[in-house]
Order: sequence, then structure tokens, then C-alpha cells
Amino acid sequence: MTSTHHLRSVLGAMLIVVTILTGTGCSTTDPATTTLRTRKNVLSLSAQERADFVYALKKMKTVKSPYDSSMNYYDQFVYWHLKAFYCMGGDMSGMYPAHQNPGFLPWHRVYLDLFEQALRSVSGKDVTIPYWDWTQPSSVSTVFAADFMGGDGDPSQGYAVTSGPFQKDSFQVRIFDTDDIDSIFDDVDTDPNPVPYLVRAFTKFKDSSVVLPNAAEMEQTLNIATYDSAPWNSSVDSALSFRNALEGWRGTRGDTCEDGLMDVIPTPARRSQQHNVVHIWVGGVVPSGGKVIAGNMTQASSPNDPVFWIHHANIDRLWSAWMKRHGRTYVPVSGGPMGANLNDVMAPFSFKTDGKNTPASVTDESVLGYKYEVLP
Ligand SMILES: [Cu+2]
Repeated sequence: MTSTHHLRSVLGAMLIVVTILTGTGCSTTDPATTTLRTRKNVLSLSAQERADFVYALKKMKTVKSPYDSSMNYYDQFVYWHLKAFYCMGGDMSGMYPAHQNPGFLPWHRVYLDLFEQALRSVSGKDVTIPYWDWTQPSSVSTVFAADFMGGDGDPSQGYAVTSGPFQKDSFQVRIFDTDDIDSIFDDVDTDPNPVPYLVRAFTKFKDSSVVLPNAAEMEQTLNIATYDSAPWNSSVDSALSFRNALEGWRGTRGDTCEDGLMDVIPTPARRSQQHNVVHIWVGGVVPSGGKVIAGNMTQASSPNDPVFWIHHANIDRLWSAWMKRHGRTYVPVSGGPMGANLNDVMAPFSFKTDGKNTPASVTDESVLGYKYEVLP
């Protein structure tokens, strides 16, 4: 009795201390928000956090996929992303609603969350996917440091990545775009480049170069008041579509199925923006060995390059930032491409038993258990 009473007194005293602590300075006392995982800016990571993230990424290559035992867990995600560009049944019906439509943001949100959960389970570490805010000029040297994503490709070795944890012979690429798949982001013909290592050609786009989006361009995108508009594809006027402006297809005349792959019909003035241009900036399109090749980030199988994850965490963060400004609204409710309507189940995520596989179910990222360190 005495010991129970004593315990109660101790607990009572602790509660008072906790109340005082939370009462001073900390504005939120909602227990639900205190348990959210935080996706941090890459610039905020400690050396240990960088090492843990790298460890988890590499561990994914050593574990079998629970969805398909013929491939490893990392490659499962690459395969889903590549398959999202296939025209199912010869037209665009039945495709995964991952690109060139309103589902771009919710599809990648579910996809990244599944990947984050996988990173945590295979590594046993408390990791989240950090975000790369490419509008911060100082971010480039941190992202591509030798203890994180490694550096640019080496032109004398076919633009192979030869530094950092994912360098040639340390990180194997196994899922390749098929022969018919061209560089997806700016409609340029590239030769198939099925090499088992990462390829990067920073800033190089044929005989010109590209730059990362700046803060003013990001602001302009975040201020577009409408989430998306008909015809719900890559040809929507960016003034009427935050999604299309952020995805970066400005200057296309729509989408088509060509050689079994979803493609865009370009206008002469076309130039990729925002999300797309970051893919091109990392991967590049370059002459190499008598061919024109695209780096991994410029291909449909872009998640082969781990930079994909930190880039897309930032895209997901910008969606959250947009909703903070304009409300948690999503369109279309109906009448859009299959899988991209508000309550459609997004393929291939029908296996999820938690119901978090429709656009409506994930507009609030906290239901997936995470938040961002800072929203612009
Ligand atoms: Cu994607």
C-alpha cells in the first residue's frame, strides 16, 4: 500500500513537471502531433542521420520485395515507377495515375510513404526521407557530398557516378527502361543505356544546360490558386493548375501513347520546369560513346538514383505548403483520368489495407504519420 501510494505521488509530481514544461514555450499540447515523424531539410541532418539514411537505402537492395520475390525491395519501387509510364492496353486508361494528371501528387505521396516505411523496417533505424530544397543554392554541395548522395558522373567513364556510397560497383542498378523508352522529360531521343551503375550529368542537356528552379519560381507556383483543371493532363494552362506547374510540363499539347509509353506532345517552345527540370539537372542528356544517353534521373526508372527520394520529398512538401495556403482541396471529384478522381483507388496501391490509397485519403499528410520540418 505504501509503495503504491508512493508511486502515485511520484507520478503526480511528474505530471506536474510535464504540465509546466509543455506550458512554457511549446504552443501545442495535442498528443497526436507530438508523435509525427519529421522529414527534415537535408541541410539539417546530422552526420549520423545522413549515415542512417544511406544505410537504409543500401539495405533495401539486400532484402527481397514482399510484393514480388523475384526482385529486391528497392527495385520493387523502381519497377512500379517504370510501369507507371506504360500504356496499359494500348491507351492511357488503366495506367497508374502517377504522372501527367492530378494524381501526380497523391500517387507519389503514397509511394514515398511506402518507401519510408520500408526504409524504417529494413534498417531498424528511425529514418525519414529528408527533403532537398533545390531553391537553396547551398543545398547542392550537401546533397552531393561524398557521405550522402555522391557526386556528378565522370565523362571519361560514360558519366558513371564514381564517388560516394552509391558509386559504381557499390550500388547496383537492375531495372532499366526498355529500348523504346526515350528520355521522358523533354521528348529527346536517347539511346538505351542499360548499365548496372548510376549515371549523372549535372546541368547538361544536349548542347545547352539547365539550372535548378529558384525561390521566386517556387513562390509563383505556390500562389496558383487552382489545384488542377480539365483536361487534367500535361497540356493544362499552368495558371489554372498548380499540379501541372509544379510537375513542370509547361508548353505541351497533351499526352499520347507512343511505343507503349505515355509521352507528351511538345510545342516548339517547350521547356521543363520545377519537378521535371530537377530530374534533368541531375541526370542530364549527353553524348557518350557515339550515342546520346540519359542519366538515371532523366528516365522513367528514375528512382534508381536515390536522389529521387529527397527530390520527391520536396515536391510532396510543396503540395503540403500549397494546401496550407489554399486549403485541403483536391479536384477532380469525378470525370478525370482513371485513378485520379478524389475517391479512386490509385493503382497499384489496392493492396493497402489501411484505405490510404485514394487522393482523398492522403491530402493531409499527418494521417500517414509525418510532417515537414518547415513549409514555405
Ligand atoms: Cu515519379
